[in-house]
Amino acid sequence: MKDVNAPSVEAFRAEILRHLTYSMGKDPGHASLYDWRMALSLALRDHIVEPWFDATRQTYEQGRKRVYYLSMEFLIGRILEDAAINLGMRAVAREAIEGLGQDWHDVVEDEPDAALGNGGLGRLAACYMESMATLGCAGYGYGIRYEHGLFKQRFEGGRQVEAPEDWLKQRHPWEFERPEVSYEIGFKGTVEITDGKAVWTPAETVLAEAFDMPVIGWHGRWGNTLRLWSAKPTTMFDLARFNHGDYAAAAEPEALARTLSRVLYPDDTTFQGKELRLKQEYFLTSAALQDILRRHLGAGFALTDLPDHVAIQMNDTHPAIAGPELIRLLSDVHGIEFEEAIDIAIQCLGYTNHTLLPEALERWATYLMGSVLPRHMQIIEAIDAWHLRNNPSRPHYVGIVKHHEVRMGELAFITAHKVNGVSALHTELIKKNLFPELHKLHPDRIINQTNGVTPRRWMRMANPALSKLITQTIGDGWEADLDRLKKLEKFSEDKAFRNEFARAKRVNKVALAEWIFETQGVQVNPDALFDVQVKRIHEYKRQLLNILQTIAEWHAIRSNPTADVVPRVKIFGGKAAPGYQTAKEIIRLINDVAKVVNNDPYVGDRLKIIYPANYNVSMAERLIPAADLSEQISTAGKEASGTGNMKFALNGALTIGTLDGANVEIREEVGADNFFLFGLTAEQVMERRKDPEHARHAILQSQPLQDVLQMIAEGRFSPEEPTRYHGLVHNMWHSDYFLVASDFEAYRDAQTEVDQAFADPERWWRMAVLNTARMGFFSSDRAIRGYMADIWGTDSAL
Ligand code: DL6
Repeated sequence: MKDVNAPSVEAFRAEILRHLTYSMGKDPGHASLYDWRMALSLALRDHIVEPWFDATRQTYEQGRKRVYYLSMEFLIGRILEDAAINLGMRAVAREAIEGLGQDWHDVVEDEPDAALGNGGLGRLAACYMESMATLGCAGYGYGIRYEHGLFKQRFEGGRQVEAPEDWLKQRHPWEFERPEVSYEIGFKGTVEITDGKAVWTPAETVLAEAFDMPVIGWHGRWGNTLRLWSAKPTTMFDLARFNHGDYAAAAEPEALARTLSRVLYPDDTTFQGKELRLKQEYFLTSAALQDILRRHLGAGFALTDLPDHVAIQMNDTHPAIAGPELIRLLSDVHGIEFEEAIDIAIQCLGYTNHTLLPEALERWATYLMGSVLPRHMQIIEAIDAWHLRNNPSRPHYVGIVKHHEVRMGELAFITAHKVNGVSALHTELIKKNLFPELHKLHPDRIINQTNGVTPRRWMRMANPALSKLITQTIGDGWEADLDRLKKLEKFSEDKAFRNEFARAKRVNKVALAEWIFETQGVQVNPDALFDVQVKRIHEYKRQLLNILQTIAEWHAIRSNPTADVVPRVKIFGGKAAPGYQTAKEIIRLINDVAKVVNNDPYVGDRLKIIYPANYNVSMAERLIPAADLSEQISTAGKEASGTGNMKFALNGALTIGTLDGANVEIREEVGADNFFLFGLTAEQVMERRKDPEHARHAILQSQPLQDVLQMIAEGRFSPEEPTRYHGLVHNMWHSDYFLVASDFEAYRDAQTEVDQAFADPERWWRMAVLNTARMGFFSSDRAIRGYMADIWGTDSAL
């Protein structure tokens, strides 16, 4: 397929004006920023439609195998600028809209983030959709069109307060509603088995209606579809009740149905076992599978050939009901024999595991599964029995249904032909700790696909200054072939280049400093070291370790006011799950410490703490290119991979990190000398926990940590309520499951090394250049190529 031909600025300006007039019904004199954004988005969208149609046409004509990526989360962010860049139309679009008197940045920033995800897993799905389109891997993403994405965070007195997010308050220009594409989804009810044939009669039904978003790849050469399902009632309105004056009851069916796609569950690390969540998971999965089978049969293929045409990826266990549902559709609905249906399902399905945290692994009570999805409960038991029959050596404690629970990890494992981890270390831990027995029975099933990020969004779009320098230095084309960044390696020895590299970083830091001043009212020095930790707030990610070290640093500055210190701006960003009290306490502590430190005249510019509320994809695009130091400090063995770590290093930030997740591979790629490593390894963590007093022992060995805990306990950061953090300090002394105390001194030493390196610009910028130059491996294009070859059995259409 060919590149999209960009129109001239004049022609595109006319297209914008046409949409302003005929789509928005406004004349330029009365148009608001929203109207202009819509007109620009619709004009851009017009250029996506053709390549998108072409790709679909080609897929049909060639009978191509398609990939279906099932995910409860797609953390997309803004679309306008990303689409313009992939179409090669950013310059034209910018000139056209500015010629119409609108500021490009204002228009771009008017777009709300599509925040249909919590964090890493959802953002990964969005990167993978973009890479699939770039690589010409024919496919669909399937998700839920949540009316409310991840909550909006604000701080009140330093505390996180949540408000509903409302991205659909205004029209969403990137979607096409498809009222004709809808499927009935059933829940509850009864199952009757007559002559060996099961008939499920659901007690409740809703409709899943499709909304399609085109996903355009690099140079507009290929387009795929992200199909999001919205819940609609099967019967709109109870007219009889209405006529009796019972208006609320009349609207009940609609309200009930809409609940299903109303909100994203705002927690990615704890499993809650709520009925609504199970219904959401089934709603997505059943709609997707019905759609897949309709397309397959519509193209004239036999169901027995499904694996030749269909690869279905389960993004974590959330859509793991796909196994039983596909088997149900094949056997109950289409009459395929049960064992053959299992075989077909396994050949089609792949499962990506994204976490080892036991509290995040889904396990549904059998009574709930049996009540919400009675037929599926029977099928799950039948799959379990089938698996045991075929694997008689399976230990008695292994299986899908155990202790009155359905274990979704085991279900996904058994119904998939490949199970993948998301970093080399994580994959090894899946084999060793999560599914050791199943791995023994199926030694070829678990494979690794280390995560990746799209360089189009995370470098080309987010970091125009560095992108320009890279293109000037090694030519274009690196955006779709990130290994070419290797050519920058030799420039790490070139002083002039290093200076240019540092200048690009400074441009981003100055812009960030201005934004911080405007939004947070704090002046920061762009020449200070920008030290950034942005991610969900969780104990295992150890924002606590970072803030404790920051307090120690503050204390050191105050104790020795004339010492020469490297000035730092500590930047935090992230949301805590609304019910996660400890994480919320950590947020409050960071904000309390920031208040004291930022107003301390002894400290001045030497240390500042910034925590802007409502971290999201757009904020990441602002912060990451401006970072000098990337904090990746999770307790080893807990972070499956991380993808923020990749974005930072790609943008020339150095990492301070533990041997966890993809940090291990990043360090291998960029070189141990260009990475600040500290802390216990995953094995040492396990070992250390055997000492029930590990926390107390570690604290007693660190005077600075004792001082820090003492200051917190005395209420130095919460004078209005000195006891505010007593619980937190008590936990540090007596539990400290995530080993903050045990890693504290090593972390401080590593931070001292960071200071020394930053104080030596030649060294620092050499290291930074080498980081960018060696991050090619972490492109999501490489990851998707791996999925295509090792899991999906598909090739590129380009
Ligand atoms: O694989 C994407 C992403 C990883 O980079 C993170 O390390 C991992 O925590 C995240 N997992 C999730 C799911 N639940 N939890 N926790 O978001 O996946």
